[in-house]
Amino acid sequence: TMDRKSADLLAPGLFQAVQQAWGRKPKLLIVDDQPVNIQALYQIFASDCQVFMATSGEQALQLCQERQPDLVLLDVQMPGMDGYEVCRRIQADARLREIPVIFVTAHTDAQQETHGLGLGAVDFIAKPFTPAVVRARVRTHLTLKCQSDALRELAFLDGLTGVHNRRFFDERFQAEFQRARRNGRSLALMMVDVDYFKRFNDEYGHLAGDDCLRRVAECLRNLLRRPPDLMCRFGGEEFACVLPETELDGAVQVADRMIATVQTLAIPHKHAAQGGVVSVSIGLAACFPALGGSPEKLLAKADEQLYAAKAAGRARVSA
Ligand code: GH3
Ligand code: MG
Ligand code: MG
Ligand code: MG
Repeated sequence: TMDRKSADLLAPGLFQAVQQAWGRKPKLLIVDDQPVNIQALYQIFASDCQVFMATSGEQALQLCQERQPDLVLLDVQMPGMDGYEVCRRIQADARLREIPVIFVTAHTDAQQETHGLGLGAVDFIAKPFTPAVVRARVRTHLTLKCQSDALRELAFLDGLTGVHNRRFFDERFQAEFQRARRNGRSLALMMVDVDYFKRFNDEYGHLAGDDCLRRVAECLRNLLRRPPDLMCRFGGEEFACVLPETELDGAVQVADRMIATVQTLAIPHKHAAQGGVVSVSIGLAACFPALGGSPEKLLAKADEQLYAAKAAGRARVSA
């Protein structure tokens, strides 16, 4: 019945689906200059969300940066920076843009609502609010956020190997380069290329070739364990790895380990560079972005080194 259904909206476990998908409770930011309003909203979500609270627009933006909430419940009228301005700044920030914002306000005439939605808010809730309605709307928007997160993630994965794709790499490589420039650390880039792979396909067929690429990709990924390390399928039988805060000798060690481990996969290859098994060659370059250079130059250097590794006999790293 209707009563039963609306009672469900207040029962714990309403956000179970998103909690399962994310592997954690949803993170909710509540923004209101009146502590009593925050308190009322807090009670609605305390049992099934991780709740953060802000009493000003400035504090709200700071918490968005620090905590990356999954959804913001935002008051409009606040002294200092008002809710509209907070929403505008969230939309203007690439790191925050995907966070859904719901206005919770006593100003509910059509003009205000249009204004808020025009700024990019996903919904508008009138004060005084009904807890079950607030929960239902929050669930709707958390579910949508969850689905769009999943799609975005998928758009950055390579269909064959399951590792990140070139699109992901292009975006993150730029970002890591800028970060290294700011913190004055070294950044290493590796281009990994399967040796004599055209002959492998010719000999064993393209399906065996695909399988080989999957196994090599998984092997490389398992060897990159530091959280900031990035790896992607750069194209064809080439993989690119970015190692932040890593200097050349550290990266050479990783590359040596990759070459050795790919060989221990022992994928037979009649026309191999060495030992009758599939091998990779690696071109390596590192730099201190604070001293100059560009992502493009670093990439060109790693490519040059890859060429050198091939020319020197393959199944080796050149740096
Ligand atoms: P080298 O040792 O100099 O790198 O020689 P190579 O044969 O590996 O290099 P080349 O660039 O001549 O050939 C790469 C081959 O990779 C050609 C292409 O058919 C194959 N390839 C690219 N993408 C895929 C894929 O998704 N699946 C399969 N099976 N093969 C692919
Ligand atoms: Mg207010
Ligand atoms: Mg190649
Ligand atoms: Mg190759």
